[in-house]
This record gives sequence, C-alpha cells and structure tokens, in this order.
Amino acid sequence: MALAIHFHDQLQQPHDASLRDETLAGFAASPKWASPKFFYDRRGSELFEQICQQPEYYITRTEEQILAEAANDILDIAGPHSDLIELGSGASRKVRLLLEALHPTSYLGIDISEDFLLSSTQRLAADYPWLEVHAACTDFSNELNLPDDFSSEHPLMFFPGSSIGNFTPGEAAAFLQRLHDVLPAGGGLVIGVDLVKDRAVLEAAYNDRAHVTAAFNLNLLQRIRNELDSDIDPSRFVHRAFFNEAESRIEMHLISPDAQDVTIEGRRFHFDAGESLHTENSYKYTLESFAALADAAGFDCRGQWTDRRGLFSVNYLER
Ligand code: AVJ
Repeated sequence: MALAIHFHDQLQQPHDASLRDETLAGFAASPKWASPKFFYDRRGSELFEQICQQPEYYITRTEEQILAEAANDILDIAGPHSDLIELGSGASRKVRLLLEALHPTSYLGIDISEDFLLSSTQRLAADYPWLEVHAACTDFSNELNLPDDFSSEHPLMFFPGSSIGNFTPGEAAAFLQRLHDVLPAGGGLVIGVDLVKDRAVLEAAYNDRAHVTAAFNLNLLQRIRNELDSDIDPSRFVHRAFFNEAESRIEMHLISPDAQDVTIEGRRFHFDAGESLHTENSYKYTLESFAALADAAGFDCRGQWTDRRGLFSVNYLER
C-alpha cells in the first residue's frame, strides 16, 4: 500500500537564485559572511546528523532526554491539540516523543531540505498508520505560510534543536512574533533553546575531536562549488569556532590561512591571509532571557524544562 503523504508543493523549495544572490552579497561584504541555512544540502544534512551523535555535541542528546522525561508534563499544560507542526523537521526523531504522547490527528513537517523531509515524513507515516502526514519544503526563516489545505484548529508547533539560535535576538523576536500571528488563539509552541554555560563545554561542542563540525562548515564551500559557477577550493580554508561572550553566541568561521582570490559566478573576491568568512551564529540564552524574548513577542511562557546540568531548555509558549 502506498504511504499517504500529503506533499504540499505550492510551497516551493528555496530557489537556486537565493543561494546565488545571498552568496554574492555575503562575499562582497566586509566582513564576509554566508548564511547558515545553506549548510543543509544532502551532504550537509548528513553531516549535521553526524554532529548530533558526537560526544561533545550535548544539544541533541540533552533535548531528547528532556522531552522523554517531560513530554507528559508539557502536554498537561498545553492541553489537547489536533495537529502538530514541526519547523525544521530534519530527521524528525525528537518529534516522535511528542507524537506518541499527544496522539494528534495530523502532522505537518516543514524543512528546507527536500530529500530529508521526504524520507523522514515517509518513515513517520510508516510507523504511525493512525497519523495523517503532511510535508512542505520551504525556507520559513523569512515568512511562514501554512499550506491552504492544511487545516489546523488547535495546532501545536514544535521548533526543536535550538535552531532559533541562528537568528539574532532581534530576528528571533520578529520570528516568534510571526509564529504568534500565524497561530490561532489556544495554539502553542514547544521550543528547544540552548543555554549559556561554561565556555569550554560550548567550544568543545563546535570543535569535536572527529572534526565533523569542521567538515560540515567546509561543506558550505563545496556546495558553492557544486551549485554555482565557482573555483573556490575548500582545502584552502580552515574551520574556526569560538564563544563570543559579549554577544552570547558561538561564532563559526572559515579562515583563509593564505591570501587568495576566488571567483563565483564570474565575480572575483579577494581574501587576505587570515581573513574570515563568517558562516554561523548560534545564540545562547538563559531561562530568564528567553522567557523575556517570548514575552516581547506576545507569548505567555507557561513552562520551562531543563536537564540536571542546566545545559539545555525546552519551553512551552502559549498564544
Ligand atoms: C541547528 C543551528 C541548532 O547551532 O548548534 C551545529 C547548527 N552548527 N554545529 C547549532 C550547528 C554547528 C546548530 N543548530
């Protein structure tokens, strides 16, 4: 029997033009930057899954543990919801803990990576025959439109993994405000948020000994080479990640140890020796600073759960 996945293709995969235009804009800027949303081609998504299994990368493991212990408490506070909407669903493993406890009528997975979205929603449909599974491939960072034919009277949104950390606090507030506007009264949001902690623990998580994070970061250049007309050579860059305490964020960079010129789509860009391409920010919050952000976006922070070491938090926000 064919698996009933409702694939909503009126929401289009981010266009190639966005990789091209944003890459050219970032390389022309000073300091140079690239958007972390372009990490997730097929290879990048696979590398991210491997990052999640590294001993130093506490985020995924800790969030899963919190959800396993708190899913029933969260849902006691949230009350019944007919539909679960997952933003940035990726491999969709953590959501299983919520699906099993909530037992909604339908699930909608939204992700920027089409391959991953299809295979993970197919697995969910196979494992939960009672669940109506929907998938929409879209970049929800700029705007969020739910498919017209996905009706949701009592939606619960799930935004795991501290993906909100890729936004600056100002962008995060605006993003939460958009979710608030999309949700009907009684809707809610379960959101995973990474917490400020000891620098050594943070920096180890983004400099794993197996160098998977380095490969993930460098894959961005390989993607530019694969999908754009470019001679950029990933082997002429090195990975660097550190905690910027003043900004409360992990920064990831690709450093050009030597001076070099690269061309992208017929344009030439010069790197001085030691110059950086800034590829990612990953903001870290305290329980208080995140509750204040949610509050500013109009949400009511009804619950916060954390692990024993206080590494990570799962928050329930009500519309
Ligand atoms: C998916 C944005 C939450 O910031 O920890 C992991 C991405 N980058 N290792 C994070 C990431 C390097 C991740 N987020």
